[in-house]
Amino acid sequence: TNIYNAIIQAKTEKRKLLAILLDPDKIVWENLGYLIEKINQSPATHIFIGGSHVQNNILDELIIRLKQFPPLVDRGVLPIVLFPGNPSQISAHADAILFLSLISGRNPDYLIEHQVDAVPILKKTELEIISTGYMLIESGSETAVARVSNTKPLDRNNSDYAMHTAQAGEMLGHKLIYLEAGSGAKKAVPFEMIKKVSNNIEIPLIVGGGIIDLQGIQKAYEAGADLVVIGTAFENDHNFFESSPI
Ligand code: 1GP
Repeated sequence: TNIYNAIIQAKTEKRKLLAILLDPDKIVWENLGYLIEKINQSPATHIFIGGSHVQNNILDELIIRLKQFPPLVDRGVLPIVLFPGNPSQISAHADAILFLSLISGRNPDYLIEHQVDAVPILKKTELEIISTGYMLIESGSETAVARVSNTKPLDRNNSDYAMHTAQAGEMLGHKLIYLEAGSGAKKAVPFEMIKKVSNNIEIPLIVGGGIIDLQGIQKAYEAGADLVVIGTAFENDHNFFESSPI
């Protein structure tokens, strides 16, 4: 429960968290050293690993290579958290897994079936399992999450319904709520919605998808996000965090 406890601790101390999302399919292996150096220089507090179509051996390989990076002096070693698209995306080499249930959708496969299938695999690992209510929010165009999960995202203008969904997730016992616009989304999760949800749940709130600049990160924090996830923007520009300090 180390990683989750540290998230709770940060929330209590009002310290904001930042995850860099790495998709093993999009790693340029020759440049891995440079990538790691850039992660070390960034303000990231977590590394999330996931993607829509990742092969297991590549996932293992990436995590093993990342684990070789030297301990970071000021922040300690960044925890590696799996953010899986399906049960095959599990690696025992990571530190924790966001055990997601897609509570915005009405597809039983992503609500419970994949989770059941994942159990025999998870039982063979020592991964910290963090139950997460995952909510896909409409973002201007179809995203891979919507397509792959075959679910309809929540209306971006209906913050009340999003709030009720998040509250139901909390009542069901999820430890985190994740508001997701989808990787590379045209529009990020609306700040109004972040505000509404964060003000009405006790558990930490993760926000990601379509955030492309430092102001976007800052505004998500101000609206109440406890942890922001950045994938595409850092993938496209490894100097993304250097444009100005957060
Ligand atoms: C994490 O999928 C997102 O929630 C990451 O989205 O790639 O748009 O940053 P981006």
